[in-house]
This record gives sequence, C-alpha cells and structure tokens, in this order.
Amino acid sequence: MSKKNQTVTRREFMQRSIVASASVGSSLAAGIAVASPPKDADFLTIDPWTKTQRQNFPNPDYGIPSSYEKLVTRLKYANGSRTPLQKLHGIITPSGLHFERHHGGIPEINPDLHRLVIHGLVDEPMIFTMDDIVRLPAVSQIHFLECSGNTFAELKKRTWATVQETHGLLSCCEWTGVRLSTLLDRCGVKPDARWVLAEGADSAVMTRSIPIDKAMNDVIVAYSQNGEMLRPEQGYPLRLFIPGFEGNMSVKWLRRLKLGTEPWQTREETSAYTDLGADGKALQFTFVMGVKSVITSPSAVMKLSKPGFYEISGIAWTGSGKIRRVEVSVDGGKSWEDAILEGPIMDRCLTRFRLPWQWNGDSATILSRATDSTGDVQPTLESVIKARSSNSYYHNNAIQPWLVASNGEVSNAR
Ligand SMILES: Nc1nc2c(c(=O)[nH]1)N[C@H]1C(S)=C(S)[C@@H](COP(=O)(O)O)O[C@H]1N2
Ligand SMILES: [Mo]
Repeated sequence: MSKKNQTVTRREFMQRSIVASASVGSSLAAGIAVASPPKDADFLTIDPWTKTQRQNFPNPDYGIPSSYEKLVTRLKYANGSRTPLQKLHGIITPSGLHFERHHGGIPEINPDLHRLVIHGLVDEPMIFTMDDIVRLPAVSQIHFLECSGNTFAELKKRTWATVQETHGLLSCCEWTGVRLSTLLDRCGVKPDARWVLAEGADSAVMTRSIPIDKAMNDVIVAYSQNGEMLRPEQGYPLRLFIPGFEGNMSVKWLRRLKLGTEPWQTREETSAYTDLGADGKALQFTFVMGVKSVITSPSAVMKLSKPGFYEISGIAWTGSGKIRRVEVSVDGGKSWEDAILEGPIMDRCLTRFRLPWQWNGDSATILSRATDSTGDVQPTLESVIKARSSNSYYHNNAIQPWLVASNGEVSNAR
C-alpha cells in the first residue's frame, strides 16, 4: 500500500532539505528530490549561447518577455480577456496581462485634452486637466481588482478547465494616483452629499454610484499602474480605483464625478450587477468582494510528471481587509492544514500562500479555504448555491477543488 498523501510541515521540509543536501541518494532525499544528479561530467559542457557574443540590444526599447514565454498570454472572450493566473508567480500582475472588461470598447484618449469634471453638491465645481491631477499629492497602493462576474459559470456547472478561465477576471497591480478625497476636499463637499456618481468617457458611458464614506476613504483616482501610466485597456489616462469593491465600480476613462443625495440608479446598478432572488426581487449594491482563494499550482490542466515533492501554491484575497489564514486540504476537505502566508500581507491585495506537499501518486482532491481579518471564511460551493436563487450569478467566492489523478493529470473537480 502506498503512503498516505500528506502535506509536509515547514519544519519537516527544512529538515528534509538539509538531509537532502547533505546526503544525496538517501531515501529521504529521494522523496524530496525534484532534480536529477549529474550522470557524468556533462554539466560542465559549455552551451552555444555562452560561446557566442551577441549584441547588447537585440530587444526593442520597450522590453518584452523571452520568446520562450510566448504562451503566457491573456485569453480573449467577447467583452474582454482573462489573466493567466496559473502561469504567474508572487502577487503582481504584469500590466500586459491584467484582465480586461469593456462594455463599449477601448477609447483612444489624448491625455492633453482629457478633463475630469467634479460638480453637484460641492462648494465649487472644478475641471481638472491631467497636469492638475499629477501635481497633487499621490499615493501608491497594491490592490487586487476582481470582476463580480468572476467564477460565475461554475455556480451552475463545471464549465471551465483552467484557473485562467475560472478565476482570470482577477488581477493585482500597484496603482498610483490622487486620493479621491484630495480632489473632493479641493471642491468642498456639501454636508448633504451622500453619493458620488462616476462616469467614464468610453462609448458605454459606464456610470456607477459610490457611497460618500467609501469615496472619502481609500478610493484612488489612478493614472499609473505598476509604475508606468495606465494601459489604454485599463482606463488611460485616468480611472477610478475602488479597493475591495466589485470591479465594475472602478470606472475607467474617468471624466465626471457628481455629488448628490441619492444613488442614481444607473443602468449598471439596476439592469446589471444586481442579484435577482427567487421572488423576483433583486439585491442591489453588493459592493464588497467576498473572501476567496484558489490554488494556482498544481491546477487544471497541469500534469505532475512523477510522485514526490510539490509545493501547493495559490492566491487569496478579500474585499473586507486582509487575509488572515489559508487552509489547504489534499483529501477533498476531510482534513485541513494551515498554509504559509507570504508577507507583507496587505489590505485588499492578493496574498500568496504556499504549502509543501508529498504526492504519493494516488488521486487527490486539493482545495484551499481562506479566512479574512473580519473572520469571514470562504464558503463551499454548496452553501453559495443554497444561499442563492438560480437567477443570481455574481459574487461567487466558493472553494475551488482540483483533482490530481493518479496519472498526474490535474482537472477541475467542481
Ligand atoms: N468606463 C468603463 N469603466 C469600466 C468598464 C467599462 O466597460 N467602461 N468595465 C468595468 C468592469 S465590468 C470591470 S470588471 C473593470 C475591469 O477593469 P479592467 O478592464 O482594467 O480589468 O472595469 C470597470 N470599469
Ligand atoms: Mo466586471
């Protein structure tokens, strides 16, 4: 009988690694080994690329990934594209791989001509140019952005194969800009202002109402992503970024903010982005994204080449604060073990988790379950479905299972 599939504690892992490096070939080392020892002196052979001097700059002025990384791309669908989460490391999404969701295409905006208007219940309405905005005190914050439609298809049935397909409407970047409160303070918020309307300059004229408390708290009017100006598809030259809230509220190509006493009941907060109940009544304004996690490796449709050591690794996030804990199960949810959370653990940001695993070659269902700083625990799919009517599909934050078959093939086990 084969040994039970088991996770390896950090201490055990360190001890085994020490043993492994001290005595290659011992049984413990064999269990943990992921590389092969040199058979002869062939590792001393000099490779052709070491023998030939090449030009310093075969690459364009704006750097691109190695030609061997051509398969690490976004995956397009009708209204946008998805991030290849299973092929990324750490927590940062490279700008060129950030997911996209466009309701009316990507406008081409000349930043010199772009304006942001703030009006309504303010002491003094104002028009800002990009120069005006970039001059103001700025902040840089690393936050995730998730479309509330992310993972929606899995509510009904197993639909997608890879993490990119099931969870790829999620990305995480460093966003730089001016706090919305800085701009609103300049205009002077009238005491009866309760809501802010944000409007985009794209042909969809995407509009959403934001509660004033959130607007005055951590919202960023962002012009930069990962150090450079926003990509056109992310809202160049200016977007709203609302940490922790459903993606569609972070209005791209931001051109107008209006302060008022009530929400505006715009198209995107009435006909869409509401959760229709069984009684025909819709739940409106579910702003905060629930606590969620997914194992990105191993994940569908990877193939484990042989039994032995693997690191189970994934990402966790919550719209309510910080990730406090991620548990991993390798037996379909019967038992759980705490994964290692990689710091710094930031507010409304992806957190990378890791857990050493000895795969014995038997089929195994692997799962992750996140808990956030408010105590919220990621729900099972069954409980999400039970809590919903079949009409509702936004905000699915259920636990995602992957099946590692005995031949090493990994598949979606929803
Ligand atoms: N002006 C405008 N803002 C928009 C959208 C849009 O179509 N137009 N799409 C929204 C939706 S549904 C999401 S999930 C996020 C996606 O942002 P991204 O394309 O930068 O990933 O932008 C939101 N902001
Ligand atoms: Mo979205």
